[in-house]
Amino acid sequence: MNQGDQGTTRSRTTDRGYDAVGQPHGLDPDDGARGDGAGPSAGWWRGAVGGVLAALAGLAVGSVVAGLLGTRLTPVVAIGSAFIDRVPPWLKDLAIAWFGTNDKTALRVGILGVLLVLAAFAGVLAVRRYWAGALVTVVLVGLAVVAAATRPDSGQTGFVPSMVAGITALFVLRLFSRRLEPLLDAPDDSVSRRGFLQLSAGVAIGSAAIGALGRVLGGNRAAVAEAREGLNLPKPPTLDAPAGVQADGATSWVTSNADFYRIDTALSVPQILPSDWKLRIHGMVDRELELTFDDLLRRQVVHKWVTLTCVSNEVGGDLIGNALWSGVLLKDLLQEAGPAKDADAIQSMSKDGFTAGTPLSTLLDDRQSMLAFAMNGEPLPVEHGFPVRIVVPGLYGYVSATKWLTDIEVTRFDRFEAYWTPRGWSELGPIKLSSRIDVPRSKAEPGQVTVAGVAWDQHVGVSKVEVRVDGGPWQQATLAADASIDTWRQWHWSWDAPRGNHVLQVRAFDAKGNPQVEASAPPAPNGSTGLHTVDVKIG
Ligand SMILES: Nc1nc2c(c(=O)[nH]1)N[C@H]1C(S)=C(S)[C@@H](COP(=O)(O)O)O[C@H]1N2
Ligand SMILES: [Mo]
Repeated sequence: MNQGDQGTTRSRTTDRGYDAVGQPHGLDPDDGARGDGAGPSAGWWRGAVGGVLAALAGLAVGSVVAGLLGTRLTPVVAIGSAFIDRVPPWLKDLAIAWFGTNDKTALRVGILGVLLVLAAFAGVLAVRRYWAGALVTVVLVGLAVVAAATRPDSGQTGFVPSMVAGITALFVLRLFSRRLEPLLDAPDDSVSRRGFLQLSAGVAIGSAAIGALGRVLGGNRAAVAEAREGLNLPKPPTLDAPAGVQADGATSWVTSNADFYRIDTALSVPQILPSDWKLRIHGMVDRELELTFDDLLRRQVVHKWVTLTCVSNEVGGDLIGNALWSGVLLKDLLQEAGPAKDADAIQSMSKDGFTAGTPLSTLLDDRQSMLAFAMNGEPLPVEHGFPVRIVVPGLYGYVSATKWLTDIEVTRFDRFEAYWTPRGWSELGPIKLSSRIDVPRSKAEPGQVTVAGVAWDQHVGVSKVEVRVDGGPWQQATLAADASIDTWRQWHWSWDAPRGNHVLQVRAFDAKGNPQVEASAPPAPNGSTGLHTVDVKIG
């Protein structure tokens, strides 16, 4: 801009008004001297607007690409995540002290703010020298790309949204610098000014539309992933396994969220923002309840180890996992709603239409059935029901463990059929006593071999486990400590293993001394039975 413009005063014109006041169309640079309408400051703000719009266009396109790729790593998330990993603890504490549970939101807003200020700066530079603005953009994009590529959940393509966002921003920045260049020499040129306005409007509207598309394509995935990361939920006092629950060699007592089996009918996982989540408890109740996620967090929170099991688990299968669940007792909520005397069930419903029918008695007794929002100290993973699911100790998942929960109707079993009932599965699904050999699974060296595994009979408890070799006498295994009757129990047995091919079998007894059913039965209609049998080659 022409510095000679400074200090002159003329009647203010606007982009729409210049013709009306009869200004010549800016062939003389001095004619551009009119406050915010033209002149150097006008060049700055137009450049800044161009830079900001270029960045927003890039971010919008980046969100579409992230949605298409199914990654949460938009440029802002990538930079923000890298930042979180690197902030010193005192700064993290300060952020939490200042912003509380909104610290992650504050960080996102902060990063976006800094990004847009730098983008504005790039835009101002680009008016005169495109390459200078481009250089600033390239540095920012480089940061985002590196941040994204080095995330643990980056995969092969995590950097792509940031890369495409950068290319888009550079392209749009070039469009703006082209448009604004003529205005350097002719600040008042109506065609150029109109061109700038049209470009700005076009980019703004386009970015908004593309950003909306990004949300739809991503099925809200990125937004939900961010919201999930941003939650600060009540933490369990400890994540440590209770003392003595782990037997030598057996599968880990706690199943990590990443390793936890996943069973559901959801082709694409429902994406629910905690801020959108609502639960209605209605039907045969005195008072209907409606709860938001915040309402839930304001209530008394319980943390409880529960072993979840799928009815489809074959003997010896791995559709079973043990986690520390955090949530709110269903008993409290249901009692608040006041179930009718003749109600005997709830029908819980998922966002995706899945339903489960659960006996009211199992929700009102002392087993601490809950609305869970956290799993092993983390917000529920999205595929495990984020933001809220049901966990009922002692029942198979298909009759109880509704993920992406949105609705609970207090009712009677003779008034509805839950999802799996007309599909050949029993209305009631208490978990069956069972046991599994985890090691060895196929071979071992001769000598002392640890045979170990898990046994479970949730909400009844396991009192004894026995192992036999080649159909010989049953031998008593050592049980690890029992955390509660609602979790699996580890066991181990030391075997002096001779060379050759052998057959190992295991059986468990429940808390009342009943042995598990030895006759083989398939999972349908209400859970498999039979003894886990493993062929091992020694030597
Ligand atoms: N919304 C919904 N919730 C659901 C299901 C489902 O298909 N949809 N499957 C149930 C079944 S059969 C089981 S065994 C458990 C499994 O929970 P997980 O995937 O967290 O292990 O979720 C239950 N909750
Ligand atoms: Mo299941």
